[in-house]
Amino acid sequence: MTDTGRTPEWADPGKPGVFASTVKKGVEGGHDGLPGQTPAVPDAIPAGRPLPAIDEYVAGVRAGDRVMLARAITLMESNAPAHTDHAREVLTRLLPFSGNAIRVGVTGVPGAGKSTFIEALGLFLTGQGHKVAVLAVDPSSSISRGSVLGDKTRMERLARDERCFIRPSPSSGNLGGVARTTRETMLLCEAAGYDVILVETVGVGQSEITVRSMVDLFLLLLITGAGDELQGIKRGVMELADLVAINKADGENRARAEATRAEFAHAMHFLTPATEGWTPPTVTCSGLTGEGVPALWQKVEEFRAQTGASGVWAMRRATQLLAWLHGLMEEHLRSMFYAHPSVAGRLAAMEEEVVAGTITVAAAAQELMHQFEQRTR
Ligand SMILES: Nc1nc2c(ncn2[C@@H]2O[C@H](COP(=O)(O)OP(=O)(O)OP(=O)(O)O)[C@@H](O)[C@H]2O)c(=O)[nH]1
Ligand SMILES: [Mg+2]
Repeated sequence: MTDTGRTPEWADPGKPGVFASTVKKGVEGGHDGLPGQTPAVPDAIPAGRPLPAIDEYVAGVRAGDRVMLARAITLMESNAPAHTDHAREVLTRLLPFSGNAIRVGVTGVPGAGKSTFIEALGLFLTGQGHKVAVLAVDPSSSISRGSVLGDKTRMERLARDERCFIRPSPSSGNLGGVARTTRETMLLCEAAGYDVILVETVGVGQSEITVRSMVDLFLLLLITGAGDELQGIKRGVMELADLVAINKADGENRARAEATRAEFAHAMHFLTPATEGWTPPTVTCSGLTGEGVPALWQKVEEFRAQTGASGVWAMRRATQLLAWLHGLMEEHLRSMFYAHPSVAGRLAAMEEEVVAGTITVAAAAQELMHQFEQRTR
């Protein structure tokens, strides 16, 4: 593979060359769904090329121009200090137009059929007149590399739907595979008129909790297997869910899926609900045939109506914004602390002393904080 002319995979194939970003061969790991192609610098926007003006980004996104939306997201994802102010200004200008979508997180073990389901749900929703944005957060893409591209073929029909926008997130982010900028990406999509945002995440590490913290409703896709269905499903994950769907309920698997559903419906009563006043319904569905998908969406609508009326919806959004604010501040403070020369200079010695038992942990922490405070005054 050469680097020349490689555009992001969400590029409009009909308009080659209209993208700010090309992908350079670089360090290990996938980026933007292109297997094995990570830019040498995290910035996907070639240096030297002038950025579109802020007005251009804003107008383009507002007009629902998918190319400008993709470019605005790329700008947001850029780590280049030169882009930070530009990105912030674009987002600030678009913020008043955001917030109007229903944000749904979809999780499930690898192979649970998330992508297939999202395609079926997405097509159903666009058929109903919705505009759907799919953010495929895929921590496995850095390992298997091809998996987002694989998803793209799985979501082929949805990808061709002009009422749908699919954006794979770079896997390089921290937060258990969820990109640093997934929240901003959601806001941009909303400003572009997408009224349903679907965020796919694989249940790896921290990613479910992170996605839970940015969506209105969290959907857990399960599949039937042999033996005790309840085994192996972590209680913690169950308690994040607002809706549980036993997927692949088609063909010979239908009866088994229904039995599993009943089992989970029973189990849900013993768990703490993720959302106050809402007992997570359990349904069956098939992403392959589309069966059960409209009924599932009906539950989502009920959730929206009920939590909207009770105020729980607005409260969750407020809580999420505050958690985002504090999370960013903590991240910032932590990196400031560890990057501080006098802290960095003392840290190894303090660690050694702690291990050797010549200083207490509390005293070592205090000493390091003292170093930090002294020099930041
Ligand atoms: N019978 C049946 N098979 C399905 C269904 N949905 C998905 N599959 C199959 O299950 C496999 C995995 O489907 P995906 O949609 O890629 O699953 P995923 O959860 O997105 O997988 P990862 O992204 O790799 O975690 C594929 O071979 C699909 O054809 C379904 O509703 N019924
Ligand atoms: Mg998938």
